[in-house]
Amino acid sequence: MKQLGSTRSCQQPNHLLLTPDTFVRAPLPGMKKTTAIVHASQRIGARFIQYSAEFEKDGSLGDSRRQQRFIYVLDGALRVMDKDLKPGDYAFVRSHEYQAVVALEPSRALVIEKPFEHLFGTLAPESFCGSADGVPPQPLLGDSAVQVRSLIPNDPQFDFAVNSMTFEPGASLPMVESHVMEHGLLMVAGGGIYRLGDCWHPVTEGDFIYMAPYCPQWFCAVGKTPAQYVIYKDWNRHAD
Ligand code: UGY
Ligand code: MN
Repeated sequence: MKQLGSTRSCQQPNHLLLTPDTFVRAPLPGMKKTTAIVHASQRIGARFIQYSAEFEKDGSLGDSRRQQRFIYVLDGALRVMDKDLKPGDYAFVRSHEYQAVVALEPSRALVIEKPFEHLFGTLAPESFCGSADGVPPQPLLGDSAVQVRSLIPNDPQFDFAVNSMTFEPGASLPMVESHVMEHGLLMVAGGGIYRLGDCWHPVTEGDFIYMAPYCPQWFCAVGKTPAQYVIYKDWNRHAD
């Protein structure tokens, strides 16, 4: 794909597809022995930041305490809040709290940062660690071929959701969705076809997608193995 200037990466008014051949690495302030590939930020209109962090052994993230932070381990092992997190494990760090994120070996993680939006009548959420393996999967609208794991508790304290979605080969979203929430999506296994707006994109492991509010979206898994993605959305707050 790199030859002759071709790539599947594509920027449209209502979505962005970034494929690994176009990733550019750069340090973020405070990172040590670690680099970031920033996938989504305010610069494309997102109200959150999403990046992939690539750590050398003993590498670490900088301080992000003015925002909430969600860290999902893709490869290797990270120590957060005195816990050793392996692939599929994750941590949520609430706003105004600093928690060191240190790599015990060369590692990769998906990181989401978002300013906290308090909801009147609720308490601010506490920091916690979890594991996708420990979250019971739920069929999507009764379809057992599409399983959803909610990595963040479904509690109005939290102003965003992160779900792990697994599609059996040939399974699809039951409808073309168009909704007020925005998405940051990382393909973590398999592949398929993603309809975004008026484009149909082939997508595969390692690809990142940003979907703006109301971007029409539909996915069908193609191949002989399940497709899986981790998807962020703003959640539990008034639309403004
Ligand atoms: O939660 C969602 O909105 C999800 N079903 N969207 C998606 O997979 N594109
Ligand atoms: Mn959606």
